[in-house]
Amino acid sequence: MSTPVEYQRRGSVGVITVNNPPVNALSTAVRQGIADGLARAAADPDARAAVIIGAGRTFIAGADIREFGKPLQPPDLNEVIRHIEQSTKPVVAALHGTALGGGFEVALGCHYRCAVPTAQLGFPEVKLGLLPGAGGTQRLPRVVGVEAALRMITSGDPIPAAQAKALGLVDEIVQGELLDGAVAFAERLAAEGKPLRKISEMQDKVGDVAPALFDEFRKGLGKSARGFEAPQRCADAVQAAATLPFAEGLKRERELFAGLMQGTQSKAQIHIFFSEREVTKIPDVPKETPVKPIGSAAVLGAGTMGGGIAMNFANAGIPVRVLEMSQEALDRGLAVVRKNYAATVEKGRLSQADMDRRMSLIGGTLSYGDIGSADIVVEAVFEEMAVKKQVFGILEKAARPDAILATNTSTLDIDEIASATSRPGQVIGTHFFSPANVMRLLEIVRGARTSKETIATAMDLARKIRKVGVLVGNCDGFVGNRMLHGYIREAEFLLAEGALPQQVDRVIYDFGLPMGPFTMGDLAGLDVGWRIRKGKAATRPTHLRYSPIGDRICEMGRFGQKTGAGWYRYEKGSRAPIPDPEIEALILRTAKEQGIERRQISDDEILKRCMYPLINEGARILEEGKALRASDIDVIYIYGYGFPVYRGGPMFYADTVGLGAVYDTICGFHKVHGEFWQPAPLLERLAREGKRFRDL
Ligand code: 3H9
Repeated sequence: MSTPVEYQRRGSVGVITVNNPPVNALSTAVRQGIADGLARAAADPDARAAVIIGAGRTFIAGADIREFGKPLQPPDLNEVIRHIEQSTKPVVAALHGTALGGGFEVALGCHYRCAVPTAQLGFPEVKLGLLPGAGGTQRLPRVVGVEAALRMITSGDPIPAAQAKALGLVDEIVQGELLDGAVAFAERLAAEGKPLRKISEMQDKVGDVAPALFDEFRKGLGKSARGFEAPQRCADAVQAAATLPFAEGLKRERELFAGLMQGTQSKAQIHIFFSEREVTKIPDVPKETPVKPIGSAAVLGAGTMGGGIAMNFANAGIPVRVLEMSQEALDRGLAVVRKNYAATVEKGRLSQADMDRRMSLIGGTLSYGDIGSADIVVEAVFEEMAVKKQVFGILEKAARPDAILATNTSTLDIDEIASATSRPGQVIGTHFFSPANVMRLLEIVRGARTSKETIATAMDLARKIRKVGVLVGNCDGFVGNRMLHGYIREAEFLLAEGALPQQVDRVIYDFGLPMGPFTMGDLAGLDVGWRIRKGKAATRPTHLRYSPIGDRICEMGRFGQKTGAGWYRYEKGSRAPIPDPEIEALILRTAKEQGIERRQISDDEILKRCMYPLINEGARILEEGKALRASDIDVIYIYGYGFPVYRGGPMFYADTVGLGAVYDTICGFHKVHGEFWQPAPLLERLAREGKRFRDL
């Protein structure tokens, strides 16, 4: 059996190679292997120095996350790193790919580091709800100073080799072959008798730091990382580096790490890490399924969605043609795209040259004749079945015979749209979320006859345009919006029963979403939903409760922020919602009309009334197979709806509450509020069996 770590001598240098694909994670065997390799280098009379290097595409990308939550097997990573640092022969880390987390900690335990120019170094632990737990929070500030360390550790973002060199983290950049360069560097160190640099003994960068710096930093994190525990604890650990001797600081780091590891937030964030990778796996569309290359695209419609979608293609270097019905609409749409890019340039997040390059990839046209060469056509026209079918009918002739025909519908039946063409295998839903150039989620909607190749191509395209593509089934509202219906419905019912928009919004905001349902409605605009509700009014079951408040607000001409008033009112030019007595009066009037006696409603009830419909509907969606996995639903809510990642998405959240408790509460609501709260059979079964959605 091949071992994940090998020892070989090259000249006078003992080379310890970690070979644990795909990312050389520090499994128990790897930790043991490094310890053994060090022992061999120490005992090897012909080795004057040692190099630690990764085989394959990367250096060590961190601890083995799959081992988390299981009993820790020796050797402890801290122990291994202590051995490295205590080695009497110089040890050099040779970095390529990503030296992350525990991998970066191993590198910091070495006396010197060299790297290829493309290497990245960082501590992503915070993104898993953790902190660097093998000395990273104690060693990094000793090299780069407290402020830079705080920034790196609390952001989790890696830095490139050149920046690491400037910060003193990397001693030499290797231009040629890494192993050759690292061995030569190590030989030189040994020949010159360079002193062994032990970061744990360096004190000058952490000696004299004002406590106020940490307080300020933590305050900032309270805003930028609201609700997250790990960034605060990262700051605590770095503060320990500045206030305690190394050994004690290490102990403090260990305690803080263990505290986070036991908490729910790290479990939720690790769940999302794996879920994001899981979404790409579709049981009946294997990895080998052929993918059509997408070298050019067309977008139909230059409205807000169309423009945003076109930007995605241009950002990924794919030329895109935007089609509109009139020159005026086209000019208006492209001007908005230009304005969006210019705003990013102004914020310093995009260079003018990049903006120009991207704009040059976006062309406009008024003629279907100009989109005939596109590999994919994404339709983002008016949300009405007749219009969509007409467009797909035209595409039958206008689009290339093998082009993917995608629709950005958010509500309509993909199969009916596909029926307007003779190539339903090439028809697929690509449901972007607004603003389409910003939101990471892409619901990829599979129709009854969508081909596997079309699905594989859409999933691959999602990755290329840096979206998180999640495959969902064809149903009203697909997955995300279908679940949202119950959330919005209950939020509105709560108003007549005794709550006010600002109370509901506060509860949801405190739970961790960026905003509550009423602020969200005002931001998105209330008129679209109103139009849809009016369209469905004739077929609405009359025995079911209905809240007319949203309709009445629209009848008052209040469509949200864009009209200066909606559920709230807004000062001119401001987006800050101001509670409006007129709305309160409307709510009271409606409650009276509906014979509802208003009562004091607790925050706890508001949270459950709003969150549990998501869970109940999510369970139905799973049962119907409209989502492949509960974790796919979680990914949809994290990337499309701003659900707090530290709660792991609605289905994971339900697991943490306990499905028995969720089910009992839903049954209670069912008794009081009726039919809408009929518990989903899957939820009932899992609750009865004491299982979790994760166990499915
Ligand atoms: C830590 O280090 C704690 C220490 O401070 C203290 C300890 C005491 N473990 O992302 P990809 C799997 S915490 C186990 O698609 P890419 C991944 O699930 C850790 N598995 O590749 C996937 O599996 P599958 C700190 C891991 O090239 C496969 O590898 N480190 C790990 O797009 C390929 O992954 C991190 O947080 C892991 N650590 O990106 C780094 N990492 O094929 C986390 C990956 O079955 N990793 N896998 O779906 C990453 O950020 C990216 O994977 C990386 C490569 C950038 C490395």
